[in-house]
Amino acid sequence: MTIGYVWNTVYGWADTGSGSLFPADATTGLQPIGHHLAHPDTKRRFHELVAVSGLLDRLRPVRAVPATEADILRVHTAEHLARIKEESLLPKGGDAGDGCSPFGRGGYEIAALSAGGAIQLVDQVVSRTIDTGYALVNPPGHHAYRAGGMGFCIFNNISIAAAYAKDVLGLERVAVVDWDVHHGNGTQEIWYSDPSVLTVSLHQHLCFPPNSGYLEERGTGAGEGFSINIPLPPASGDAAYVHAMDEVVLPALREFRPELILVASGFDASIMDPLARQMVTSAGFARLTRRVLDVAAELCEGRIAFVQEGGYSPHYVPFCGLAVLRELLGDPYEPDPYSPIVSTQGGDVLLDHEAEAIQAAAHAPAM
Ligand code: 6DK
Ligand code: ZN
Repeated sequence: MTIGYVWNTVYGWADTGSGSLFPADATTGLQPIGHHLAHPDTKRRFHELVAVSGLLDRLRPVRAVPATEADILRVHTAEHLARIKEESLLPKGGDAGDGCSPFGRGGYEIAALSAGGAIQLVDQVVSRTIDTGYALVNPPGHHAYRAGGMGFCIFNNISIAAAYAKDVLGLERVAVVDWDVHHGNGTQEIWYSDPSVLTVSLHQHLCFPPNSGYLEERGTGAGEGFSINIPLPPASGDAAYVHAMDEVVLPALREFRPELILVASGFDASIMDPLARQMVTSAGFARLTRRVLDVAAELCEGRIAFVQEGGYSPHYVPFCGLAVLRELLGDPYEPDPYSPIVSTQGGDVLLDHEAEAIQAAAHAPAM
């Protein structure tokens, strides 16, 4: 098995400014802080653990090359691209679109390299240069919609890769499974009326964005039934996420019969994340990974690629990421230094209200 891996030092240079979540503002008491919640150090630490653990030696490096303007324009409006390029030239950079997604000077180049990392990975998975792989890209992408960015996302990396798979590589059906804890609203919007891309988002209901990811959002026109949302209650853990995978995600994939599966892999549903209130452990991420790998083997000759989204615990994200990579390599799950604490918090028991939320998603009308 050849497992591809994308990382570029420049991903760790994304400048998230001196605020913590909103821009620092002395008039409202928002003090400057060394590390924004989305500071790229969390992802750099993931990469460093991949290297130090020895896994890196067993992965095939896939070189990120910047997405071209044509690549970006398959998904985004010319106005959005132009504005990002313009603000990227300002001495202090700009904002992706919502006022709390800052980027520094040269942020365009990093964002294009992030999207380009996803494209290169998908290219090699589809051409069978690699069997599967993980793109540890930054900045993330799944909140970026056609005409703008939001939630730390400048360009929608996974959609740009899906559009490349369709338009350049000629695939007819691509599925996106998004286990980032936040709703994949940008990806959903981009493909909302398009039946060739199935989007499935598991998320903590209404965590972010404030008003999307409802069960009732199912696509429109020809795309009706091809957007699937699984809004989960707070405190959902390994048991709920695995149950949602088994009861909703895998059946939907079997019905859709994708030629390629893309996983929007955030680690902010983890029990140690500061931006959400879920309880997934590294063992849970390993189980989710095993399931999507198996369904890819069943449905599309194993064609599956993982693209990094969020994850804000600099302590725990590296171990969640390692657990996913170990599954890709076929290694058995191994407990990590946090396992004794995180495995005893109750997140591996499926509660009735979680099962009910998942059943509601399973019974939403089929595509
Ligand atoms: N902001 C992501 O992990 C990004 O999905 C998450 C962005 C969360 C923003 C934090 C937040 C608000 C809430 C309400 C009103 C305004 C702003 F894209 C990924 F990085 F993957 O709750
Ligand atoms: Zn997220």
